[in-house]
Amino acid sequence: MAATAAKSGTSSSKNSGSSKNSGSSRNSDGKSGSKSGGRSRAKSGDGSAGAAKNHVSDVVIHFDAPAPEKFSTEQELKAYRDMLLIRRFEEKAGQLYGMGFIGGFCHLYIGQEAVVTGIQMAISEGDEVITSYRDHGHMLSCGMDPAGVMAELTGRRGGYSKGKGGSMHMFSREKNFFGGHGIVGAQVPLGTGLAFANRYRGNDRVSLTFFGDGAANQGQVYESFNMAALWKLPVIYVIENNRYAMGTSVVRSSAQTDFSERGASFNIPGMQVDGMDVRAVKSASDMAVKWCRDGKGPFILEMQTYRYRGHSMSDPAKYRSKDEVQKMRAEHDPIEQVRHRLIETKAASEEDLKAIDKEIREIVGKAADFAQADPEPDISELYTDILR
Ligand SMILES: Cc1ncc(C[n+]2csc(CCOP(=O)(O)OP(=O)(O)O)c2C)c(N)n1
Ligand SMILES: [Mg+2]
Repeated sequence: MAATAAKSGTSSSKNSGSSKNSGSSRNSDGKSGSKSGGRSRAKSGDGSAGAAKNHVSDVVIHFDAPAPEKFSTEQELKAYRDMLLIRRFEEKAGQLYGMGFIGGFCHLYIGQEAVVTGIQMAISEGDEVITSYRDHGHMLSCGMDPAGVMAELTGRRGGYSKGKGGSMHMFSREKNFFGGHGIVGAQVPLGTGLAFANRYRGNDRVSLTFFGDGAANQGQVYESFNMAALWKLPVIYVIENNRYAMGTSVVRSSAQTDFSERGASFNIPGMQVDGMDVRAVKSASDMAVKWCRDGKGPFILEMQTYRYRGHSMSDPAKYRSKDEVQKMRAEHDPIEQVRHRLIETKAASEEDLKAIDKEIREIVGKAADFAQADPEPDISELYTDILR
């Protein structure tokens, strides 16, 4: 990891490896100029301009992502298994939705699996996670029971919210998962509050507060940034930049499309990360977690990622081309990357990976069976778990 110091600071060269690897040429419609957001940009070798861009007083606010660490075979297999569980779970949820078993909204995480998986590999027990409505992957990654999550999607009594919350509203105190929030950006002050509580109690827990590129334009995000920086709260703001907020691409909605710089006004450092590469996510998260545990305050990780499916199950995704999606799937799929490495290095055989796939399909199949067979909540449940 390298802090972009005054002399080396150039925005255009920043994190080029990550952008190249992820295929995340952010502004695919050719409006890359919007990245500068009207601020003067440092040119390569222009030390003084670099200083102006990358520093607020003497505080470094931009870090280049560290080179992705090499995973051991054990780590590769864990990442493969964990990401595959999310993928297969989401595929099954999509099927059940199509069959009418799931009502209301359902936002799938397919394509973004490396983000939660890499972060979970970097955090410790006791650290807390809070996110938006695109939350099934986060729950599975926290170790929540797939059957309990699926049963919540189908509105059954064995679901995590007794069938009364649905896809966007599930929690687990045991696993330190704080939801599941349907209001865009609402989880950001809550995640900041979790960090405040940890700081107040003097423990070393970190709050992982996830939100999207669209949510990053919400006012409450910046109120939270201010407090987090002021009180040096141990919170990592993970901006999952999947390039779209519903049907609106980041270049159409955001004046500053480099989300790692969104904390600049508050002296919060940030980093852009190839969110399609689980190793890159893990390495960047290690650094951010250490930053927080060392008492240095908040950190922003912009995860450059992509969702393959529409915004929710009811979105035909006509605002982007099939080619764009196909290209990401073919060239940057997070699961395929690990699979490829495992096979290439002979760390695992096709048979080994097939056996893992079979095992995962069984777990997901059982979860789906339970979610269809479990009864709906009793009518008396209408009067419980409510504020009076
Ligand atoms: C306060 C608020 N405004 C608008 C909406 C409607 N809405 C739901 S999701 C969404 C887009 C958010 O996009 P992003 O933050 O990029 O997350 P992603 O869906 O890509 O994961 C919007 C506008 C909402 N739920 N809450
Ligand atoms: Mg988005």
